[in-house]
Amino acid sequence: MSNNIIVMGGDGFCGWPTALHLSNHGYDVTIVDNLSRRKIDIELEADSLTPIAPMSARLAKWKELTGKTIDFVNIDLAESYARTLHLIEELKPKAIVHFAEQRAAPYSMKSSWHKRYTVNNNLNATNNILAAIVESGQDIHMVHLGTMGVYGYATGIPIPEGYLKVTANDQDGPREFEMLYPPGPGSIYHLTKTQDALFFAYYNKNDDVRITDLHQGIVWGTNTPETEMDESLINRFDYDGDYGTVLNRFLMQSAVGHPLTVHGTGGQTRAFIHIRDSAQCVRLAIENPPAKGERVEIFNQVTETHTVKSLADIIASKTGAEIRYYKNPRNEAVENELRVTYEKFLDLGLDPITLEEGLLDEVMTVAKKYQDRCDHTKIIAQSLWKKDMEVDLTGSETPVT
Ligand code: NAD
Ligand code: USQ
Repeated sequence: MSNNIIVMGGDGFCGWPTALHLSNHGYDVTIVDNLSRRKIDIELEADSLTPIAPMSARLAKWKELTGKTIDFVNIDLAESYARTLHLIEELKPKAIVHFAEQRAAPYSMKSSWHKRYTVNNNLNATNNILAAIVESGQDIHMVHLGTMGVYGYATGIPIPEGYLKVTANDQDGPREFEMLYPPGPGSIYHLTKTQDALFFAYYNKNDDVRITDLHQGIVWGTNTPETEMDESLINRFDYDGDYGTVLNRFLMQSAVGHPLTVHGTGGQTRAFIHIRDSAQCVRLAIENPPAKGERVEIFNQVTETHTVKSLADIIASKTGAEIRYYKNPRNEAVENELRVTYEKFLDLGLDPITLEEGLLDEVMTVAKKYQDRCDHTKIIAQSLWKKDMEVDLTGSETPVT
């Protein structure tokens, strides 16, 4: 069987370290990416805090250090169906890992253009890849990076891995069955992920495509053992109000002397996973594919949950950083409980990295090293979920409800 893996979206924050991790584990990796994320940096006038090298320099350094080749093909997966199909026919990959979507909730809410771009990009990319797998006639395992946000966050019961057991009553009495967990997206971006899940269910049912959907929490950290090998392999570090995610933002804010930007009260509970575990989970998913004819496999790719406020407290007590509360630019619950089931990866041998493992310092060290690259005017989140909301540039010392 082919040892080829295509990593779609392999220039991005999760895709790049995963591509290196897979290459290091002996897979023949081809990255497909249209470099749209680098173009969005230009649009937002906010670069990665870390200086990411051009793709050719990244790949040349990887070859020099390891002797391993990773190929790169620039394809817009949402637009270029024929090229996508041709590549799949040529490479006959055993698996395709699909990271190639617009992934920032705030970016997806900036304007009607950004909503439409996110929907067109994400849904067409997913549908094109699936249609090309079917047209190629090959038995390819698709591994997709989904999100915990497909479930919504305030669910009352521990969130199962993808499927909810329900009992329905009819005239013959109670019947038990399993259904996809009801979707509860909180942004246009998260909405595209719930719609992806329907594409997967359909292509799996109609065409027997083997699919694993990884419902991932918020990824934190920067480097992996592979990206640490040389500065030109460094991973991207988003810190701006659109693409920066909460834990990395707080760590970076403390490193550059900015108050920690808690939205609202900080009562929002979210699930987290370190970038090193994220790459490992993707490999574990590739190595444990569903059998032909099995329904879509769904894993919750998370290792712990925290409230935003508790993260701010941990970092403030470590570093003395000031905590400030900003009017929430998002339309989301002021606070929520979140209980998540994540047994399947533990059963496959994942040994989770948690906040206690000392890697918080590693992120702060990286942030301090590149603090001169930080544009402080890009830190506060300014994309609003609704027209009648206000951007809060100053914040306050007490929680905002
Ligand atoms: P990212 O924006 O850094 O990377 C995505 C990559 O896909 C970029 O390099 C971009 O250029 C590429 N891309 C986008 N549209 C494309 C298209 N039409 N054709 C070809 N390439 C395209 O995002 P990330 O943080 O690496 O996230 C990757 C995936 O993981 C996303 O699907 C996201 O939903 C999911 N995820 C991310 C996180 C997180 O915290 N970063 C958490 C959960 C899930
Ligand atoms: N938040 C703050 N202050 C900040 C930034 C964020 O309080 O400075 C709050 C937000 O209001 C939100 C929470 O922190 O309540 C999480 O925000 P985030 O930007 O860290 O994460 P989110 O928008 O949910 O999106 C990220 C990734 C996305 C992925 C998702 C996984 O960008 O691709 O799908 O995490 S999950 O959240 O589990 O759905």
